[in-house]
Amino acid sequence: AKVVAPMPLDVTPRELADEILKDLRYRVGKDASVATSYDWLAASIKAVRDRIVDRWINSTKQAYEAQAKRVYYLSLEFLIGRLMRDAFSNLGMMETIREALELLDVDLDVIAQLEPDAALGNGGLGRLAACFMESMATVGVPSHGYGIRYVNGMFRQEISDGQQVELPETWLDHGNPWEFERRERSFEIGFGGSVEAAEVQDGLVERHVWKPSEHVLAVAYDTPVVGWRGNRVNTLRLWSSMPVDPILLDKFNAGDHVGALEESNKADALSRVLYPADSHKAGQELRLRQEYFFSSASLQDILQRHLSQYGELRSLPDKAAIHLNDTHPAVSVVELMRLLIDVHGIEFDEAWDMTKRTFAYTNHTLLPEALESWPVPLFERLLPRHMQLVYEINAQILLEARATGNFDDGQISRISLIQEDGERRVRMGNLAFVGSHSINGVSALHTDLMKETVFADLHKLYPDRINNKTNGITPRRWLFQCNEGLTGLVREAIGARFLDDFEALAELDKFASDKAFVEKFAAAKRVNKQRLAQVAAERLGVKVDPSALFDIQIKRIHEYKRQLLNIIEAVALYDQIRSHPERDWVPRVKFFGGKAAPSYYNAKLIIRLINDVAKVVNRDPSVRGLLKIAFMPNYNVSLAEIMMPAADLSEQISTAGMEASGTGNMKFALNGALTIGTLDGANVEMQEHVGEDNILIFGLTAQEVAERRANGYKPRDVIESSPELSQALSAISSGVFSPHEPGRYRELIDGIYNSDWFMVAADFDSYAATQRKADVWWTDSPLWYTKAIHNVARMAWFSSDRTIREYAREIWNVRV
Ligand code: DL6
Repeated sequence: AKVVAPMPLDVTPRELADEILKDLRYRVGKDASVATSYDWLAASIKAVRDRIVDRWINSTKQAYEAQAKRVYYLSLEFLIGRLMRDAFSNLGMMETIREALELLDVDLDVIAQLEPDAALGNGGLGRLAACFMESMATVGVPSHGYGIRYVNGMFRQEISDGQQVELPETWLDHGNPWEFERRERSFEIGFGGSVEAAEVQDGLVERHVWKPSEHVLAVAYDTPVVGWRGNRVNTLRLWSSMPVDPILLDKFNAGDHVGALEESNKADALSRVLYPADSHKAGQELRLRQEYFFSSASLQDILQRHLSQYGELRSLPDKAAIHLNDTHPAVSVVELMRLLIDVHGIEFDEAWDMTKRTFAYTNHTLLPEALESWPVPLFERLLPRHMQLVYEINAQILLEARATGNFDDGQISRISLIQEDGERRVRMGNLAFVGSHSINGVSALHTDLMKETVFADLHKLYPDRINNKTNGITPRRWLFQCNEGLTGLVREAIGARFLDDFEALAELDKFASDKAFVEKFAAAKRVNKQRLAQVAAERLGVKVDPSALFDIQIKRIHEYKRQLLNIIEAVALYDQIRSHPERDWVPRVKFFGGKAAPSYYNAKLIIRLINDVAKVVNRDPSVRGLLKIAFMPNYNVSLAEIMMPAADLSEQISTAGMEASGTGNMKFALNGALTIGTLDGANVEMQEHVGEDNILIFGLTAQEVAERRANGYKPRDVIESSPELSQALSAISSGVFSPHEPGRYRELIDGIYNSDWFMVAADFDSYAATQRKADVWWTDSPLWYTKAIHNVARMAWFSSDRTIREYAREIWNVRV
């Protein structure tokens, strides 16, 4: 196949402006005199997209010709955000396009704001998938991401009367210039029906044939993923559902006009909406249908590609690494078995060996309520053949465990793919584990805890499978694009090498005490803070002083992440400022942002509490502006790109042992914020890298949390021994911040007194004291920035390029 020389990246602004005009006319169908901002956006993207397409086709050809092993990353979530800046910047065309648009009297920043966030994910897990896609393209791993093209991604959050309101996010309203519809690449997906035995010989069933009672079509939509410098472009393939028969004409002709569209509506529902719950119990039939829909489409696609290149399937494990991002695609394990055995005639034992050699699985949470399992009757009704295979695999595993003589009945029942106590359920975590050759955690602590808790018995049976791959973030989006000021400064100080070799960022360390550099660093931070202050003024009407300490907690709202601890501390601080006006208080703005799962009552109540407290504190003249609280609505990737660079202090305060890794912690530190945090998730490794003097660690360790829980923790005693905490809790509980409904937070606060599973009371004093230590550090401004610069310089290891290289070498067996 002929490799076409890709369109050049070094065009002049004038040439690019002419291309944009041409695209506006011939691909958007408009003339400059009538073009809207959306038209300019579409034309600009198309002009650059052509260059991407050339590189994309070449990357695909190259992988094919080299017979390279491909990585398939299966994820129900890809939290991408905007793509335009990413693509322009990775191609090094940012300035050219800016100038080209200026020649056309168009402001790049204005049109960039119009691009909607592709928010096909909830939080950390989905954003990690997006960072990984970019890093795989950057480090040169031939890969395909597979997911669902949700019409409605993550909901838009509005705050009305202090409360979260969920509205649909319609990101496809103006079309999506990045995607390519591939109608020809569609697969039939079945549900329900029955399994028939075929080819019965001497009373033996040779083959099973699944006869589904329902079918839908999965149609591919491809988005190119551009690596740094455009060296490699990979594919994100998202599946959209379509009915096999768009209209049932017999029903229509019989006058049943609604019934005629039944199939169509059913199919439409499959890829319509992202489930907006993270770390929460799934249990809806539609969710299982979504999981099977995208797993089956992806596997059929992978097998078809492999067969067309190699003409046989036995080499699949050598040429394809299929990665399960959490258990959401875990049904793939039995789908691959079904395809290999029932469709391609491979024997069970060989198919099982191939399956295990092909799959790897990442676990992202230890929270028991987030570990997926499906009721056996539901699973069996929707996927009868898969249920048979689950039982068959289970029998093998349990016999194997028994044969070792090392497992008692309790352990055997925990290894089983079927949960037997109470309602019988299929355990998706166990299925993903037994069907994979590698199971990884996402930070060192999380991986250790995985071995000791959820997967202790499976780990005993298969001790070589669990390994750690600490998460990372792409420095392109999370430094180069979102923080041009700091990127420019680093470049001025250490040269441009770090742009291509991120480890070189370490050279910045020696500038941490350089007075001139410290001043420039502080000035760049201030510009970012001014930008956030302006956004807060526009969106909230809250005026904040950019010279105050910006203390930020942005992430999903969850009890284990302890936004509640943060706001209780804010209440205590508010008390202190009013009681001791003579003290030298450090002016602080506490920013919050994050969405709560719509069904998560306490999380939504915590949002309301933050807003209620903000209302009182921000208006109280006796505070003299020393404390401001701002809950930024609709936290998403684009808002994160404004908030991360503006932070002085990053709140990473989860109950130790509960946050698998965190990646926001890395983004903040890379942008020069100091972390206040517990020894949880990747905070532990961050402390090792940045050094104890440059991070503010507090609270119980994971082991101490476990011990306190085991030894009968009594939060009431703890609260009564802490005057600050008692006062803050009683203010909230008695309605100081909700005067029109004094009992609004009583139950929430009673929960802390009576059980406090998340150890808010246990960690409060240590947290408050560490906040005051942060004040002291902040007061010595050069010292603060010295610490912040050390943080930036020592974050290179947390690049997702490093993480992906580890996956490639140690899990996927792909050369990088
Ligand atoms: O691994 C990515 C990310 C971690 O950084 C977070 O610590 C973890 O909470 C998150 N996990 C999930 C799991 N949700 N479910 N299921 O989002 O993964």
